[in-house]
Amino acid sequence: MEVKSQFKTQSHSELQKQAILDDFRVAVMSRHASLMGRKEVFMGKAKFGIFGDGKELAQIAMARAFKKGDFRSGYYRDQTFMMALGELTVKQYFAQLYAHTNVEADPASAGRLMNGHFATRSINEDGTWKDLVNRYNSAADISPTAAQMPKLLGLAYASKLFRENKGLKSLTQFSVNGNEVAWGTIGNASTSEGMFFESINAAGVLQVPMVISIWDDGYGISVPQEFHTTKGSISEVLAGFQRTENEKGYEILRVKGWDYESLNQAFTYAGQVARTEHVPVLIHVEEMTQPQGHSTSGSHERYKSAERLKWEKDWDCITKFRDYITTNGIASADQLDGIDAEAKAEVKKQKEAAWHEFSKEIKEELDTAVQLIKSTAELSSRKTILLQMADDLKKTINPIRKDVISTVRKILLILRAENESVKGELKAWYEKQVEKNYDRYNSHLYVEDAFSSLKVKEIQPLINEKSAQVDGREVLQAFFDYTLENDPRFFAFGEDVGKIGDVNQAFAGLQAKHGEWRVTDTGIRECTIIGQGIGTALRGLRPMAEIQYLDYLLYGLQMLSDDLASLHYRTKGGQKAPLIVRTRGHRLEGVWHAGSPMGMILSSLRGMIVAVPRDMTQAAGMYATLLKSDDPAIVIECLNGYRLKEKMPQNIGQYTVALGKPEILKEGNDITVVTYGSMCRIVMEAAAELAEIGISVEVIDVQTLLPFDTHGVIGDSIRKTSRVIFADEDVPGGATAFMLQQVLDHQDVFRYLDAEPQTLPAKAHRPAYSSDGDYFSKPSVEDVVEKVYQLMHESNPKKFPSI
Ligand SMILES: Cc1ncc(C[n+]2csc(CCOP(=O)(O)OP(=O)(O)O)c2C)c(N)n1
Ligand SMILES: [Mg+2]
Repeated sequence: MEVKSQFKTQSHSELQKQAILDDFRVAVMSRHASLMGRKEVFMGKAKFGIFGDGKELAQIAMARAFKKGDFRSGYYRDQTFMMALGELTVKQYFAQLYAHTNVEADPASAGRLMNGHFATRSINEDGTWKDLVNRYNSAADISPTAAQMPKLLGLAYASKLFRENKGLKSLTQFSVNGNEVAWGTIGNASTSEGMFFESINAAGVLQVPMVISIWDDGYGISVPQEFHTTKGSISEVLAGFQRTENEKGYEILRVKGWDYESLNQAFTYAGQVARTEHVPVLIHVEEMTQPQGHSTSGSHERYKSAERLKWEKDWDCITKFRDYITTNGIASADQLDGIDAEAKAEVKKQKEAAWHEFSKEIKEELDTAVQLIKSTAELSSRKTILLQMADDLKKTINPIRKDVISTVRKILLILRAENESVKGELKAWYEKQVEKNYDRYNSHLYVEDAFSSLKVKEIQPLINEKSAQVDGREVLQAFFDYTLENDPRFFAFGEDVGKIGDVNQAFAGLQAKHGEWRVTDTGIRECTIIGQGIGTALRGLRPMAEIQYLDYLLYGLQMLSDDLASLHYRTKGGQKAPLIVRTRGHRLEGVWHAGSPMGMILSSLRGMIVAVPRDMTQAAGMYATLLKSDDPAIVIECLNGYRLKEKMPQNIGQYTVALGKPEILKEGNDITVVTYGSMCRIVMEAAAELAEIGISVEVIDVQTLLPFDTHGVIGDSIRKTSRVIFADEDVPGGATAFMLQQVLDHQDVFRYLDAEPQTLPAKAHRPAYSSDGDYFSKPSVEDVVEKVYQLMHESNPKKFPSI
């Protein structure tokens, strides 16, 4: 539907006029911030800039329709929206441009993200949730184009759950009957991404209150529309999604980015439809411009024609807004000039205040360092060079922290032979800075407050002779049943999770018992399954997103890596999404069923817990731990463990497994073999064979790869046995290399080793199919036996002659 102004000649009340002039003020304020922002970059005061100029008017309309409790998931053009809501001051805007590391200065990211990455803070200092229904909320932006879409789906889906799942009614801090709308924004070119289409389809299927606005400026950096979109129009392409009288779907609106009244109508209507009916709405905002081009990295004169540039000038939304205001007699051109001049002066003032606060902190550090270097110089035999370095440091133009710290470190190296009475003070100051800089640049990768998963008290499973022998999957089933009963926030979803209770039946019967909103089937769409999990977790729920097989995690990996794993870090603890990703792997057979790309996970998911339970008793205990805390996690169950017999713990649902604490499965004296998951059984079998030939193997199950052995269990074992092998079924250089590095770097074992530390991974290729393929691709019992034997042979060839 094309939304066009219908009230051009309408007269406005005083109140309306005031509101329109307020909008004008916000628009020009935002514009001046963009214009000055670019200059700051060119003056060398900031590294890079990307701005929201040319997109102001639509965002003001969106802000009008946005209510408390609503969520935004958007991208780097949305400064005007955030300003219009009152969630971003001009000073904060510039603080982020400069990368000011104070949370108060840049509440979105504490200087950790480049400018234009918006976020509100959902979490209090002590880790508790704020009252999200009484606030305007913005999920924390990320840079990859269209990656805001999957979590947008989840943010909207949460409203669906809050409305439909009666068990959630008491969670008044997070929702009022699911009335909250999730508002998304995306650039025209970014709609070419797969995750845009996947998210759009899923939102249509789920009928969630999601309003997605496409800011269409005809370009994606230098590439014009014709290279991006079939028929050149995303709303035309998506026309088939339009709902009809008989079929559910979308409401699709088209509106011009310079048409003030139509924008207001479109956004108001969209908000109403989404909020009341839970129908997704797509607003295609066309004819937007980029007055300053894409970003500070280039100039658009290089790729836009003179006609296009002229068109962009003529159709600039603020120019058009001025025309609208004057032709409707709302204000005179002079009045508007006055507002504009005031806004410009205000932006300049705020910008200068932001720069002053940002640079003052660093200048103070620099001055202290210079003083300390000078006083150290007086006591030192290297006086001349130190004074010279102090002088050079003092002269730095626009100094950054690196200038200060790298000078001090160089000086401490120069002073290596001098005693503490000379360098003690400088060193002590430097060490204080190390702590402060850790907090500024490195903290909050994981939850650090009372909700840390490492702080959950360990409770042992109660198992005795009377405990029933059941299939592994039944242990999980009992756990999920208990948790569904006891935690209304918990729900599980994924492909085949609902009706049949997952492909291995750990949820069998639980949908029938607890309802479709608790145990739910989804389409085949790993990327948005993850997004659905992230978005719902951001709104206070406890989702368990299932990825059917570990190898298919790749489809969702980007969201996990770029968004979830970095969320707590990039907001410096301002947001968290305690999503649990459940999947199954290990000892699968086949090229796309390897079940073991752990190195891939370890490298890309720092910020998440990576748990690798060897059986379902351990898995249930890990889930219990995770649900009592707020770190996001991936748990990889053993595919071949669902039908193996385990004893049903009597306290299922209540016992917990300590994360980061390996378990010694078998004690031994000659050699330590460290492994996890399904390889535990293979190594145990090998250890039994080796015992028969006089080799005593200590077998350790690491249980979690992230965190990794925070108790030093492996180091203690190596100090006893003096030999170690790290075994798993990942590729060479994958998780075995990771485990070796962790132990060498953190557990002081090198001097206790009598033999080279070894790894025993799978082959470099993915596993060939079937049991023989598995045998010849992944470590077998014989491989473990021979590898251990070889090490023993090297240390005592007489006792252990070569095979
Ligand atoms: C996955 C990914 N690929 C490439 C980029 C680099 N990039 C940043 S913005 C952009 C163009 C986006 O254009 P559009 O979606 O139209 O938004 P606009 O900047 O025009 O508002 C590109 C290619 C990126 N950030 N992420
Ligand atoms: Mg664009």
